Amino acid sequence: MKTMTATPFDYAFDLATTALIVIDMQRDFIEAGGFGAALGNDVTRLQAIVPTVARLIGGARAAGLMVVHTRECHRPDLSDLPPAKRDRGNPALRIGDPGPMGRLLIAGEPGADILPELAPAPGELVIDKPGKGAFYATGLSGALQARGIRQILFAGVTTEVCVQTTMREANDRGYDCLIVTDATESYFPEFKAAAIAMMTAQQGIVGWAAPSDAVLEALDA
Ligand code: C5J
Repeated sequence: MKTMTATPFDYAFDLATTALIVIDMQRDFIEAGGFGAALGNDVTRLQAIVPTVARLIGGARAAGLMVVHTRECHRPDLSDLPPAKRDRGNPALRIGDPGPMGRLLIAGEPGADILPELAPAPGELVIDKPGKGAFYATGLSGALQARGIRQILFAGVTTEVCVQTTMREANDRGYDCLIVTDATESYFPEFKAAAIAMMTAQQGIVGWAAPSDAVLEALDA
């Protein structure tokens, strides 16, 4: 087992049983003209973490970790998009409507793609998910079990929505979860801080948190 300094206390992990899950680093959330911008958000906050996420993915690959990427997106016929989800947001620009990067949050459209600088390597698992959590209605659980994964490192966007939801799902499934604090971001800095504080409070009620430097140092040690 390796150990890294983390909040609220040291995090123990084994390279053979640890996965890095990178949540929704998609053009639709991070570039102008996408779904996140259609909701009125400032996407530049999210753009700022891209080099850190790239460094983290590089370190995980070099250490031999399982690397998983997720994309929040829906089928072109919208059959996996509940009206409750479609009807919220900007009524003039909803999921499935055409935008500058194709139909918003639709699988196969340019906006649903992962940023080219964070593109999955051949053989890495890519999970398309219709919900905020990556375990809901996907094959993630089976894929992690098949690899014997027991610890999960989390990066991606947005901290308090898809990252937090997935980390909570994973915690309930028995994984030791750690969020990499500078490899995740929110459109709302106060929500990011609150999400990390909530998850690590009460002796790590949902999991641990550590910055990428600590994670990369531990992976390399
Ligand atoms: C949102 C996500 N914020 N990936 N999705 O709708 O966090």
